[in-house]
Amino acid sequence: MVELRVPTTDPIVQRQVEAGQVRDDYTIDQCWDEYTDDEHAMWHKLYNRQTEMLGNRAVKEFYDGLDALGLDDSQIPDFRELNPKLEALTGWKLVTVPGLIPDEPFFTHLANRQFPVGRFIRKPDEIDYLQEPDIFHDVFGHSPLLGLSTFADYMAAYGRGGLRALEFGTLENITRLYWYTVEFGLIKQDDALKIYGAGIVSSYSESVFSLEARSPNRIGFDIERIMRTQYRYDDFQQTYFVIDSFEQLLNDTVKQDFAPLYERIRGQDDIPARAIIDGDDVIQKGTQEYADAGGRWENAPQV
Ligand code: HBI
Ligand code: FE
Repeated sequence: MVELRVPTTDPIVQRQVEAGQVRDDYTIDQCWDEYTDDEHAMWHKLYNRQTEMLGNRAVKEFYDGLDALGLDDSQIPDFRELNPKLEALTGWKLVTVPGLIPDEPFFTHLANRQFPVGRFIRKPDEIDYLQEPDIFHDVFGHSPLLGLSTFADYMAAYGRGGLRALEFGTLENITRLYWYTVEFGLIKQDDALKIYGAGIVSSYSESVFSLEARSPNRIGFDIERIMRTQYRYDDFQQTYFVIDSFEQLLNDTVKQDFAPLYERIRGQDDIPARAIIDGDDVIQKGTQEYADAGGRWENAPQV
């Protein structure tokens, strides 16, 4: 029986785990017909709350993706309906997993244009803090941009890079790249900063903090710099990295061979999450007052 990093609260996941129905690639069935009215109501609430808070803070292509995939507040998406639309756009599809899965199968799924998503949806008392990604974070946060060809190509290349990182022993470095782009990335669009990272776009409070608070640094994208930079797992980021375009993200990563990059950073020190170093393209130097206030959102300066 597969061991879950965090015990699941979802009875349909639990049933498949206990029945030994988790496949070798860690996928399970979504069993969409077994979602309860309460679970659909939670999706409805999260979807409306988040889109209202987000306003036009997300990159245009995010909203295009929501529309292209037919995502709305009505109910938890049925992957049997969503996947044909996503596959037609970029060849990607969502696969259901019981929770966080080991890195090797995770990277393998990405390299095969399959995005692993949780089946469970958060409970009312978890609405703003989750130990691991639920279906709202994974589908609302990640799937819209998987319908955009440049980003979809980047994610597949990332998966291949992740598998190579496991050979090189540079997992931490490649995880940082995921963190500062896929989860918490910002992008310049029409002379403004916009959100594209799934961790921000699906977060009620960080969607404001990342763009408008004085506290965090905002620094131009640099893959080597990012791979050396520590990140916050448990609170808002202290630094956000900003790309000029999805083409830049794709070109600055897949076009280069990671091997010499890994060699260069192997001997270098990690960079603290709050630091600004020589050579940074500093868009905005943060005050770090949020982190210094102990990282409590209610203490944070409201922009
Ligand atoms: N598993 N289901 C799931 N979802 C993730 O986002 C995920 C994972 N396993 C590993 C992982 N992410 C991280 O190591 C990435 O940063 C690579
Ligand atoms: Fe995520």
